[in-house]
Amino acid sequence: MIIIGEKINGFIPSAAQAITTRDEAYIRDLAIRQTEMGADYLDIAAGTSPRLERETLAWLIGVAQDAVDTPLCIDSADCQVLLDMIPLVKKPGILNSVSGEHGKCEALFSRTADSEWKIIALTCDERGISPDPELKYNIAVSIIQKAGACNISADRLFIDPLVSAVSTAGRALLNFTETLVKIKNNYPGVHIISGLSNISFGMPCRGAVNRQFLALAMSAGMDSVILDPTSGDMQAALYATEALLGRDKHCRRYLQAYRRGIFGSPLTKEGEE
Ligand code: THG
Repeated sequence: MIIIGEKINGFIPSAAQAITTRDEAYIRDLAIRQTEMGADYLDIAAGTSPRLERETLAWLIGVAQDAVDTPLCIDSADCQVLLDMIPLVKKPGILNSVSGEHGKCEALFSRTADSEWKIIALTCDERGISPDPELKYNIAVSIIQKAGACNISADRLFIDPLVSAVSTAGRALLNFTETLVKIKNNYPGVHIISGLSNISFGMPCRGAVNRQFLALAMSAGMDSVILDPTSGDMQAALYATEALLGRDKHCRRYLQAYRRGIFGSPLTKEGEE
């Protein structure tokens, strides 16, 4: 699994506070802890008014890449903002995100064609988010073809099938996996990604719902995710699911993560057994 750490995000109240007071130590700590817990990328979202978004992202990017070498996943709904941040980032990471909306992904793909930047694309367009997996798949195909036309290889593309809330759409997971399986069957090299929190919107015990979603989506073929890597419960779900899906020989990685204290409360520390 490719793990994108979600915690440097101005939509989270504690991070918003740190952004307002320009609390470098707080953001550095988020970058370091998520990296120590195995994040492959760090999501960076300003979460402020559009007027302040560029300035805030620039500050967050500077603080994060001063603290760690982990590549960044720049998170903005505005394509032009994403493009404007590229020169500030030391090494190519992920641009999160574009949609199939007319002209948007074309611009981003052509500007990043000759780079190593990866791109997250959402299965929505000017008509909004469809509840129909077939329509979502068609949008994904159109995005994949536009990327291909710019010589962007499949492994640089992450498709987010935009899971709905199960509280309002009972088939949210099934709709998500149907879209995912169709994409993976026809374009196996393209990554499938999701945030975990949309599915549990409006429900109590959201973490439990999010973790079951993670397991079921991984089982269906999701290979990347935006989550909180500092959560032991989430880490346990992640490592257990990898083992259960036969991707962790002799459960070695599960056991090693447990011993290192990534989740659970180990009886013995590493090197003591
Ligand atoms: N798809 C794509 N990008 C995304 C999302 C997605 N970017 C934003 C979001 N969804 C993923 N990021 C978050 C960040 C925080 C939370 C959820 C998703 C969250 N945080 C807890 C809260 O706000 O209460 C607090 C967690 C904490 O304390 O760290 O729920 O779906 N492409």
